[in-house]
Amino acid sequence: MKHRFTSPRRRALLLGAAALSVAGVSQAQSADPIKVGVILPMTGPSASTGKQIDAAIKLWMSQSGGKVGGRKVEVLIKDDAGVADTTRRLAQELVVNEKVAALAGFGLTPLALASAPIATQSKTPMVVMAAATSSVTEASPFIVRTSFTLPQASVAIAEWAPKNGIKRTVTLVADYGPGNDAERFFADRFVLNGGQVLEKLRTPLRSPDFAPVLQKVRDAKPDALFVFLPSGQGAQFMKQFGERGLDKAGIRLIGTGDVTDDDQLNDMGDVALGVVTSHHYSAHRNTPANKKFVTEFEAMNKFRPNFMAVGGYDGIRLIFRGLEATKGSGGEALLAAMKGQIIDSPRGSILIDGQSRDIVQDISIRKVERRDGQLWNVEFDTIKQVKDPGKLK
Ligand code: VNL
Repeated sequence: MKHRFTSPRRRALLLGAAALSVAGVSQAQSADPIKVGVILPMTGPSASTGKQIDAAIKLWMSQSGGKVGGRKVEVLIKDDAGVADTTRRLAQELVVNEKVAALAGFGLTPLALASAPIATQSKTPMVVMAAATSSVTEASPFIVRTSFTLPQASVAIAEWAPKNGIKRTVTLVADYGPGNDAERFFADRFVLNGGQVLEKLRTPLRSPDFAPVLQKVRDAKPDALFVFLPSGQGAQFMKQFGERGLDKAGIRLIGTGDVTDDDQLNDMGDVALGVVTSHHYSAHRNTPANKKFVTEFEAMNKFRPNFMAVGGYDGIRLIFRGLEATKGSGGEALLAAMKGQIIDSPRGSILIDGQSRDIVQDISIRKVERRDGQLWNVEFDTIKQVKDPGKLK
């Protein structure tokens, strides 16, 4: 041992120096920025999700001044390109090297699931701003969610459809977690309400080709096609739906609002008119809080915010709220501080349920209409404060 021959006097000196340097470090630390690590698909097929969430976080940073209790918050944005192994590696680096107070982002379910064990092992809160499979929050006790769940969004349209002349449907979903949830929760509720599901079709998450499934839908001649596709795939799907003449064949289109996503809706053209979906956010919502959000978001970014932007905006606000309560500490204290928070979101009031750590929010039924030359999801009915039905299985 090195200090075997250290005299008592020298030892006292050394201890004193150590104590000083500890004090010095902790002082430097409280002046250091609080770091938040955000992992998003900024490139690759889900890049629009990254772009929307990144823009919303930047808006909040400028609105809030980017400080908590006088201390700077530094948001580190990392691009995982939608690849789960990369998400996991980035989460690890942010926790170990950057010592982030919280992880956030997670554009797709597999990306959130890949990072969950790191949140658990390092006791780092993980705010899921996009991924929407019901079970995501069960992958780690450190996960809280500010996006939505597919069961939450799918049940409302399964209630609406049979009351509005739709008795026979075909379902079409992306073949992974949220698609499975959407298919199951839509079909179960629709059948319970006296409807019939003729066929359940799926397309791969990566590079889907909609032509063969749309031909099957045409042949089955349902009253309506129910669809869930992740944000970013709606425009291509809608184009093929129109090109194959399904709308002209009298097959209505219903779904969760991911398919008439505000990021792409305005460029979809007439084929989108009349499509009815259920979802937690429409940029068209006419409330003061939403008008302010959309105006400031568009002024800063030059594009319309979608539901991903709102998940990101509320997620970063939730982290700020939590950090205010913990005076900048992360870990279990931050997690506890985020549970049970109520936030006045552009989408209305949201609650982070203290038990499930999942979001409770209003779900609206909307129809695509042209207003002042632009396409919008115009809300016409709202179900208040919906808990994730996926947790009641
Ligand atoms: C997910 C769910 C992704 C809904 C989405 O867009 C979406 C997911 C990228 O959980 O992977 O619209």
